[in-house]
Amino acid sequence: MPSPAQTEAVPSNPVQYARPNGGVWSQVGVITVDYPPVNAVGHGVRSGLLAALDDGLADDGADALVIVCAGRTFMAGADIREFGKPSAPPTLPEVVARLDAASKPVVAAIHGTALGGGLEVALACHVRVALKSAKLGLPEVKLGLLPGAGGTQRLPRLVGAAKALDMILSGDPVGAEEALALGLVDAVEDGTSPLEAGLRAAERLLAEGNVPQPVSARTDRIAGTDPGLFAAKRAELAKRQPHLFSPHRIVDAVEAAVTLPFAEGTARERELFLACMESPQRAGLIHAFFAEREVAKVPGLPADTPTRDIRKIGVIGAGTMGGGIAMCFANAGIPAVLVDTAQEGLDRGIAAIRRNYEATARKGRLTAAQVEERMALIHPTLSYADLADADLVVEAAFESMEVKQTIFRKLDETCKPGAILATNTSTLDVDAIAAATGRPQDVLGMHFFSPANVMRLLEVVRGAKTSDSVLATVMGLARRIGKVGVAVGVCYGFVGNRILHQRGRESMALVEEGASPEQVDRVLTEFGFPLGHFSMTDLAGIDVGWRIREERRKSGDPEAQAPNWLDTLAERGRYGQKTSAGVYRYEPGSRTPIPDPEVAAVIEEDRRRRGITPRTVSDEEVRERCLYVMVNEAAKILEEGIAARPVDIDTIWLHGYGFPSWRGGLLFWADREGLGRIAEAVQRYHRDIGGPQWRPSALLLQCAAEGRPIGC
Ligand code: T1G
Repeated sequence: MPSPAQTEAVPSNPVQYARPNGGVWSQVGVITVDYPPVNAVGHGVRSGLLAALDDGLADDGADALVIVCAGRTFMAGADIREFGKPSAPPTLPEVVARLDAASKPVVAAIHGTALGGGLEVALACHVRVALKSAKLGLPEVKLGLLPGAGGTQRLPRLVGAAKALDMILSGDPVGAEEALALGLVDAVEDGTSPLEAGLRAAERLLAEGNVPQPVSARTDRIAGTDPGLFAAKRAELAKRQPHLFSPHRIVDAVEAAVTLPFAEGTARERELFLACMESPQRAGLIHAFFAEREVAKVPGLPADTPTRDIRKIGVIGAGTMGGGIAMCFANAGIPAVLVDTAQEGLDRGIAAIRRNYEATARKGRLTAAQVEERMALIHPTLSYADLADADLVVEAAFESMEVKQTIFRKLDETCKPGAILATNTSTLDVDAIAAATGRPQDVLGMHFFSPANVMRLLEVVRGAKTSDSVLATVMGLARRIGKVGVAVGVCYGFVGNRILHQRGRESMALVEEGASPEQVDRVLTEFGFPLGHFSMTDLAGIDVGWRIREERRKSGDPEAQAPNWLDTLAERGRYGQKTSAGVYRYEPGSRTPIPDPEVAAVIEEDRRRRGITPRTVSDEEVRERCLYVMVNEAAKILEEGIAARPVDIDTIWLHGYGFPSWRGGLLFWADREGLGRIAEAVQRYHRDIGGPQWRPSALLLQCAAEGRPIGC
């Protein structure tokens, strides 16, 4: 993946020093950082900050200094693109140490997002003032790192060790008002520019003549910290994030802030930071960070492709998916008309949406007023006529070609010219659906993932006739409704489900041959998936796959498989979590899978019926067959152009199927696992097991033979 090109012109020296000549603020020197798009603290900004600080400290006319940023945000962290490359001095710790020791008071004027190294620069200033809309946080853990420029030592000194741990372990930002309440900032201003807010804070400082001591010298918020806090956090992390490296180092660093003098704590932080830098998880998480941004740029789709306004949308089908999809748009302030065939279905759908919002409100993430605002944006109806002026309609009806083509014919008659018609099908041929209309250029797939109002992934399925402007519009819309949109082509199961289908096939085969569902799931969760294949099937509902298989069997599809033990469970009404029994049993109200002897008996019976004598299957074989079959299928998807780039596949599995983000993504991981090893195993399974899933991908064999990566 090429390093993300700078979009905006980069000034030679991204940091300027100046002092307003004359007027009330003439005694205040201003250091302005201007390094679009997010003022990332790269080498240029670091050396620029030091030079500007020197200028300000040497400027006799300046009694105080303000650091402010141009553009949409304060410094949003170190320049991530520099990681893994030799770092040029000065380092960020050197910059913050100089700020900390500054002989004049320095004010940080914060707007947008002060994150990571950017917030660490602000923490080394004497005073922080923020605009009301600002957000402040240390998200390094999301990149497999920890704050490496004093954040783990200074934040606890301002907000206390417990809060600092929560903020650094979650990596989530806090708003300006909360930051003020925590003591993280000293003032919040609204309706002004960051520069003015900064200058006013400096003026107050000089007028009161009471310059706060550097944060590094403060101990009041860490004195008396309960030492048990750290042991408790370690125990919690061992349970909640057993695979992750940096969270444990974060606890070590914050503990050092409480137990060691500042200088020694800072040295300890550095050690721990460098250990995180060395961890392969850092590379994986940074790949995932940039992959999520890269997929928004569709190769061959010019950035200036004209797009259509989406002010009102429609959703066909008020079931689980339809309701979740309507919520996505209402959450983004876009009115949604929700259509169903029967009043009862509509009422059930609306009630489910309200229950969902009220649950979110009970968790404090929405106010009662916001719940009503969003409910008011969702208009239930039985009449297609209410869709006449919709700019986009998403069909989320039963997974049947016949049903969907009927709906698209009606939409074609009803919707205005230029309206975008989208289908939420997860497997069916989008081109065949589009062919039911007279406007296939306005049709595409918008494949949401369940629960649609939660899952961030959106597979945007480009049909053979889908126009550039329709694709560009929906890719932009994905971001607007908080989704990670990935453009894919038309084939059975698109990208995500097509790969999942192969993993499912191997998981089923492994169980038939002698493994247990628990063994398969354990190997996958030990690999880092939040759920194993069979517990995921229980979550999604065994009946969903069963109905699709029944549909294929009924339609005489040659690919349709003979009924298997999962179908037997479905026929017995064991649909999974929703019936508290599926591949596993579930206690009422619990999502913890409990192995069930009845299922073992069904599997045993299935083997007997197929004449299979079970054998011992090793964990290594489970791991290889479940993961390598996915890599092989992903390579075929690239060969066929169903996905344009490896990052598209990585992003789909990261945001739609729980692929462990610290492994970077399926193909990023495959390169680190070793393509030679994978290619050898794929060819071995092709020989020993056979089946289309093990037909080796030519691209995989070629990359392995040439020793070049398939990912990146
Ligand atoms: N470094 C380099 N590029 C960055 C960047 C960064 N820190 N942040 C964003 N970009 C690029 C991004 O790739 C995209 O590029 C463009 O900016 C716009 O971003 C020592 C070790 C700031 C909230 O983790 O969370 O400091 O695709 O599309 O939705 O302790 O970007 O246009 O070519 O995301 O408005 C810690 C990461 C670093 C913050 C803006 N900081 N950034 O979101 O825009 S580690 C972070 C974000 C650190 C120190 C440590 C978000 C944002 P392109 P975008 P956005």
